[in-house]
Amino acid sequence: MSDLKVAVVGAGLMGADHIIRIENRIVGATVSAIVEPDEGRAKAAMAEAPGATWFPNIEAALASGLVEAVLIATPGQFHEPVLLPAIAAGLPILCEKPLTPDAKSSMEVVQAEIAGGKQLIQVGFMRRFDAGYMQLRQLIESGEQGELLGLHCAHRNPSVPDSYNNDMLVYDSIVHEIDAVRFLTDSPIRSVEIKQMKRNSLSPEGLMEPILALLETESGVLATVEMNVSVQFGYQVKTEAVFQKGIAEIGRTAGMNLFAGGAISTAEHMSFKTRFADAYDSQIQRWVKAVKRGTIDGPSAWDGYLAAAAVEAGLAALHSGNKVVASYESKPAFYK
Ligand code: ISE
Repeated sequence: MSDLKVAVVGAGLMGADHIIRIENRIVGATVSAIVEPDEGRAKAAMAEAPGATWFPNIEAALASGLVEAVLIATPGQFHEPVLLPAIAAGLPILCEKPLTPDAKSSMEVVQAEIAGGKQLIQVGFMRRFDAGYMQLRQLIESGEQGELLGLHCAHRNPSVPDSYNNDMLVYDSIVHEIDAVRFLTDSPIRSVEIKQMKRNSLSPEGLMEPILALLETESGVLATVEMNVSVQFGYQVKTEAVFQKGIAEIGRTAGMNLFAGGAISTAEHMSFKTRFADAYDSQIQRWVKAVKRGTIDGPSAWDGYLAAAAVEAGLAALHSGNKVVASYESKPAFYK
């Protein structure tokens, strides 16, 4: 079977990483098009994918006949204008998280997909492909340690780009825990409450963080989330699960222990690109295989909508300081 011709939309941090991944590690796919309005970025990306053609917008790429599938890696607020024409063209899509930043636009995307009559969209919640998260989900499902009582999640970034704002703490970052907690517990988020921790004076001006979010699932599990984007020392995503009979921990960085200078040290990740490299590889490889079978293999547009609706509750909680209950449309038969 010939290689799947993928258009990568957005050649920023994540898009560039996916281009390198598809060209070097993924079997059965090639980057045939790079959609990027910024010429400098496009040129840098083309150097990694010599067979690709550069297009300044999605419409031109779709009209070229060079595209069989679309990978959207622009920031969340730019997803919908790419999703809608790609759906109209009937092409399979892997859309980086969040599907869109709010529930209304996510629902519009869901409705466009339903109108097209075929599930085309997979959302890039890559943590579902991480070995630790998959193992923890199995442990919870098995009931081996008794019932799951609660989760403690820590989501720490060394720093964030200048474009990062306060609301992104929820729609760009905690959105991962919103999906992961649902994935682990198999239950939607019922409510969100957010408290400010003591502000880190090293945080960029205007950012009020770290914050502590309390996610409650419909099944009654409470998850605490420390969202902290100015920790300086590294990139850390850890979860501790509290069961009736035991505790499970995932996400502790492993690797070489260095005993030197009177200390023991292990290198910490500095970016999600390395922390989740294996998860991204597995996500994209499984997506490529699924596309060839005419299906998806991962979170759907409906999962993207549910996350967006919980994010909306999270933003209201962040702005008001109150506990906010999420509200969801009922699940269309199309996704059952
Ligand atoms: C970024 O967009 C990601 O998706 C990372 O996984 C997350 O750790 C970071 O906070 C986000 O800004």
